[in-house]
Amino acid sequence: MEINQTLNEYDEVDSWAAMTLVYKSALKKINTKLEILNDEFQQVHRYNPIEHIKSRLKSPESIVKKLRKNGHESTIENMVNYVNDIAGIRIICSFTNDIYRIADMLSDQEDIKVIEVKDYIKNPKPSGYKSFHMLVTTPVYLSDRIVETKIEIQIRTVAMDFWASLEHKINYKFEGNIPESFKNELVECANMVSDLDERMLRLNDEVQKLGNTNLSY
Ligand code: 0O2
Repeated sequence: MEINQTLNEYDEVDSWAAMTLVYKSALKKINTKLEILNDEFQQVHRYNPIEHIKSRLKSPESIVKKLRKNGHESTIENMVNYVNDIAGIRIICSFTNDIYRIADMLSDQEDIKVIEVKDYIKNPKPSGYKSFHMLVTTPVYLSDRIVETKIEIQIRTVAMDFWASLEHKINYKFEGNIPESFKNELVECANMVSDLDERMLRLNDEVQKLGNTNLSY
């Protein structure tokens, strides 16, 4: 079996069905890895770093829209080469330090290759958006070949996710042109989210230091 064939060799992936099968399989693989890490954490530290996980395949309409926006034709080859988030996983944590812990645990795994990291927690977007993004590839084992497959992983706290989902809805409602007053309000809310995340982390650390084993989550 040929090793490390990439999905970029588009002639190997001649249909939408074949392409989605590979991306779906990659999502299953990363989801299982995350469940294992979470279960192990629960057993060893009596604590779940992951609140919940959402995964999705980008819709064909969104893929085509993204390609068009960037001036590419809608071919399978272009989808694989230019759309990095066809397969996406969002990991929601309680605390900001969990985000980096999970990112490290994933990137340390031998069959996960980190291609790019965007840390919008350390460097928030002007909108106020905060989240940690990792573009990775992982091999998917098919009957006759191994396909390196891209997945976009977004890791954020519950509070960051709350903000991002409301901002996304507002952005959709105004078709990308959010009025200035709402924009300012969103930036203020984003600052409150950062403040809340910091305080909750500090509070949790203080409680943990008490060393009372009955205080497991
Ligand atoms: P959807 O519908 O969520 O999939 P790239 O994906 O690399 O081509 P970009 O913008 O350079 O494009 O990547 P980036 O900054 O890592 O953002 C990718 C995804 O992060 C977006 O996917 C959103 O899900 C999320 N995101 C980025 N910025 C914001 C923001 O200001 N507000 C909110 N709510 N989400 C954001 P898509 O494809 O844009 O949309």
